Parts: sequence; structure tokens; C-alpha cells
Amino acid sequence: MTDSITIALSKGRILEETLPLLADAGIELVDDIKKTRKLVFPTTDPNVRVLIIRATDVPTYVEYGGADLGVTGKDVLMEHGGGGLYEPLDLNISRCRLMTAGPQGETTPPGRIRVATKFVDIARRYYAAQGRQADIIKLYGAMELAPILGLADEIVDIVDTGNTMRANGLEERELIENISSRLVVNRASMKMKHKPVNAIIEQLAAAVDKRR
Ligand code: PRT
Ligand code: MG
Repeated sequence: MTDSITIALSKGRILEETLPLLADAGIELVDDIKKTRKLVFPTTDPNVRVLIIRATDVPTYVEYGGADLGVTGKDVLMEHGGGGLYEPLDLNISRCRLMTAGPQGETTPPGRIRVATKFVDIARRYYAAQGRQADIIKLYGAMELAPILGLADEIVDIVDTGNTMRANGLEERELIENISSRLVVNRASMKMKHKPVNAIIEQLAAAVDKRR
């Protein structure tokens, strides 16, 4: 079955923007994903199946060969730690910014600070590169609450419109990275299944170009 291909997609907001790109590449889901609890889906291409999993699990599935290809945010890839995966294509979807933020009208206090985030490794690397001392506190959601409740001086989080930050009395401070979703490929699949994998990369690249 060397030619059968598994693609891991991130559920949630990335999925909605990924499906039209895949459709342009000739890969469409056969089932209505909203009406089933399945996690593995056949597609209109008999050699391609799709997994719909958490964005943060996509790099892991692809790195260990559970899937040949995957789609996930650059933020997730940065936090996962890039090694072990090819990243051949910027899909130019689900764009947002990874920012530091703190209470409106205040500046970062001097000396050692506390930073709340779900992006622990990214935050650690970022503050270290700035030569700033930071204790990183891991949260799994609602990072925006942390400064208001005195849990942290700053947060590192995703910003799109900025509405969530503003609504919680926070302001953006420094840009860590501009984010979009990326196609990732398992290293062995790139070699062993070169032909079908490459065909999908090229068709997706054309679908992305068409939308520029
Ligand atoms: O929800 P779950 O815990 O299962 O996973 P998830 O939160 O990682 O999934 P999802 O679907 O919410 O987001 C997945 C990916 O979408 C992220 O990894 C980013 O690459 C990308 N993305 C794009 C975003 C946003 N835009 C975004 N606005 N991810 C999150 N947000 C959130 C942000 O965390 C904040 O709470 O939206 C809020 C900010 O939006 P604004 O418009 O108010 O600034
Ligand atoms: Mg979410």
C-alpha cells in the first residue's frame, strides 16, 4: 500500500479553510463531517484518507508516520520544535500573530517577570533571546485572564483582530511571529511515497497561488 496517503487535518478554524484547498487538489471528503463522530474519513480519491485531530497533535502524527501529510498552524509547529518534519508549503490560511501582551497603559515591569501562556517553549526562547528573565506559567486556555488576576505580568498568545485582548483590558506589546497554516510532510513518506506526496504538494501550491 505504498501509494495510499493519510492526511492529518486540524479540527476547528483551520479545517474550514483547508477543505476548499484540498477540494481544488481533487481531494474531497465523502462523509458530512458534522454528522458523524468518525475521526478517519475516506475521500473522493480512493488512495487518500483524512484524519481530523487536534491541531497540536498534527505534528506528532506526521513525525511518527501516523499520517504522511498534515496541516497545522506555524505556532503549533514552533512549539512542537521543527525537527523531524518537512514544511514545504505555506498555505496562507488562518493568518494571525503571536504576540506578547500586558495590561493596557502599563509597561513591562523591570527585572524578572511572570509570563502566562500555552506556548511555553516559544515564550522561553523568546524572552531568553531578548535577554530578559521570565518565569513561564503554563495555561491551557483563557490566557487573557492571567494579567488581570495578578497571575502574570504578561502573556504570549495568538491575536487576530485584537478584540479579545481589548475586551480583557490588555494591549499588544511585541510581535514574536506572523502565523499562518503550513503543510507538513513525514520525512520517510517524502522518499518512499515521493510521487503521490509530491503531486499533492504541487496541487495544493497551485490552489494557494490561485487565491493570492
Ligand atoms: O480549541 P482547541 O483547544 O481544540 O485547539 P486550538 O485553540 O489550537 O484550535 P483553534 O481551532 O482555536 O485554532 C487553531 C489555530 O488557528 C491556531 O494554532 C492558529 O494557528 C490559528 N488561528 C488563527 C487562531 C486564531 N487565528 C485566533 N484568533 N487561533 C486562535 N485564535 C484565538 C486566540 O487564541 C484568541 O483567544 O482567537 C482569539 C483572538 O482573536 P481576536 O480576533 O479577538 O484577536
Ligand atoms: Mg481554540
